[in-house]
Amino acid sequence: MKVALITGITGQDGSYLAELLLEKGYMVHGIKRRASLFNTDRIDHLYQDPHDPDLRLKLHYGDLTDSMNLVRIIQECQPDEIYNLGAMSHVKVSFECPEYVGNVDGLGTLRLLEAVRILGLEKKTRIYQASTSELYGGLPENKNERGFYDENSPFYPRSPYGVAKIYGFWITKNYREAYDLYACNGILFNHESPRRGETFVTRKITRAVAKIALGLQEKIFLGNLEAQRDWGHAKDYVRMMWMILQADKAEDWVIATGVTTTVREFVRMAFMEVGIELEFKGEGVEEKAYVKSCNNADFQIELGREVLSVDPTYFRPTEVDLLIGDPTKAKEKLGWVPEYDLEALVKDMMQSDIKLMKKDVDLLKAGHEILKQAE
Ligand code: NDP
Ligand code: GDR
Repeated sequence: MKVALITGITGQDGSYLAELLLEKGYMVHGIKRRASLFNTDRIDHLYQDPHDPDLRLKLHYGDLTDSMNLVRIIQECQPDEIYNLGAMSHVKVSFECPEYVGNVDGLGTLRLLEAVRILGLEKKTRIYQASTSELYGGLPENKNERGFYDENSPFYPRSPYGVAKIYGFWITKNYREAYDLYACNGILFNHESPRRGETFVTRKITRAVAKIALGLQEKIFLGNLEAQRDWGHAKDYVRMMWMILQADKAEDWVIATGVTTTVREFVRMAFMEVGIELEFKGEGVEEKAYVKSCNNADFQIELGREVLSVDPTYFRPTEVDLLIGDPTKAKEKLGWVPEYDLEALVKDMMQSDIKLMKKDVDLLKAGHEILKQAE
């Protein structure tokens, strides 16, 4: 039985990847952080009693800032594959805790690679490093001749998160070259899902749209509506993580859809999914959106009502304006075919959040308090 270790197993990608590897027959180990509240919501459906003789999912307490802990866990599980998905992954938050992000997202990668080396597992263990399109920084002049970012495009990170991840990228490449480790970077563009953290823009939007449609929230406040992102579905992207580690040769790979869309358009699509058409008026911080029409009898919403305002609090000190990736190499060499396009992604997220928020409506009706609004 193949053995995998996932850091960040409690996150969006970690949960989908754990599902995929269990389906493929792996023994899956995951590192979770000790928290004062339960933090395993996304993987609770995979939980197995540790006394189960056929146990195939085991969680270990740990942290990417703790070298000894990483050495001990890796020694115990002797993994064939390590997926380093653990990170403080929020770009805006990284401006508020830059040192911590450097420690976890940058040095954490080194700690993991070095643990594999210390334990003499260079020939056994393959390593996937969760690199990111944030490395490119969105500079227009760095796109390839076809207008995309690819494996050869120069990097120019624009946040403490991006800078920490660039260390992770290069140390992974360096360990591959220096010690002949099978270590790969997946340079993944934004990927979302119903399990996306509530403060990333897509999930913030789909949750808010569901709440607005159900009468639980007045309006949504967002930052830069002009930003453009290449959004795919996390399920498609974790499949690629696995495929990357099955390739004959360790290399770095761009995973993206090749389509870019503004935050404004994502808002429009999410509202359309519940039958609400919007009209955007004004510019910059003055921009607002109003209900133009509603063709869904389930949702009572007045025409002309303001449902979106811009709040500069959500602007970043330095922004990545536009990202669009070129997945040609992954498609041609690894045969990757994504199942979701943007429309299918929005539908999946909206359907899930409508279902979730309907539970809030029931709770309210029964006199209970409802979930906090995500910022
Ligand atoms: P999430 O934020 O959903 O998950 C991050 C995971 O890392 C969580 O399990 C979190 O634990 C864990 N973690 C945070 N800090 C530490 C730490 N100090 N030690 C150990 N684990 C820690 O991110 P995603 O699932 O979306 O992303 C997975 C990886 O891919 C991340 O590295 C991210 O930077 C990268 N990435 C993501 C992209 C995307 O669009 N989603 C695109 C490109 C790269 P806890 O649950 O306790 O907070
Ligand atoms: P990003 O994702 O920074 O691309 O990083 P996020 O969803 O946070 O932002 C995308 C774009 O939307 C703009 N935006 C807002 N963002 C948030 N979070 N909240 C808002 O209210 C808002 N309004 C506008 C942002 O300015 C930005 O331009 C994600 C993370 O998953 C990283 O870990 C990963 O590496 C990259 O994707 C690829």
